[in-house]
Amino acid sequence: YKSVKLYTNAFVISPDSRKVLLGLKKRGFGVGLWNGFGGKVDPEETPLQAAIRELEEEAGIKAPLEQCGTLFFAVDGVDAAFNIDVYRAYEYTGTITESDEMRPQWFSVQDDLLPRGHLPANTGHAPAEDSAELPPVPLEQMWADDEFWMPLMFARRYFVGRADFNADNKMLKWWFAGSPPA
Ligand code: 6U4
Ligand code: NA
Ligand code: NA
Repeated sequence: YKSVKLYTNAFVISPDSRKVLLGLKKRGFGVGLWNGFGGKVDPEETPLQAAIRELEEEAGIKAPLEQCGTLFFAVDGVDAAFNIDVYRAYEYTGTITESDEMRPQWFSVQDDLLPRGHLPANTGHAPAEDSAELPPVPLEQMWADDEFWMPLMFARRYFVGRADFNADNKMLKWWFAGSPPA
């Protein structure tokens, strides 16, 4: 790659980490994949400002986002590599609304994506809602890297990582690391 562009990706998670809000990308890069909400950081804004703006534009809600990770992706033949700051929040305000770019939907977080042993204590912001009737996180319809760092995100850890893709968006090599379990 020849340059690096700044992006954001934001996830709203229930306090017990049993539910996550994802959006189906309706157009452009990654169309047809489920992901968090995000996009390019504009020149005049910080990544946090961009993350808040994109979540509002794409899902219609505001959330007190906290940065929880940084990811780096390079794609064969694409000049600009992606530096993606990942954010999470355990509460939000507003009404979740479909946009031109994203169709939001809640998913239940399957046990495979949750830490073994006990989860961190519920922060008490919101009651743990029933996730039983929701579909599981659709890993087969998401970027291939997501299954490696999402467990760190759901465990309330902090993480960094990198993945290299070929021109067909097949993930060729990757590494991810997280802060110690809380
Ligand atoms: P415009 O052209 O302005 O509408 P914008 O909304 O700024 O685009 P967009 O939606 O193309 O940007 O941003 C790409 C989104 O995809 C960002 O949230 C980052 C995310 N993304 C890109 N590669 C990813 C990958 N390998 N794994 C992942 N998310 C990725 O989980
Ligand atoms: Na976007
Ligand atoms: Na944008």
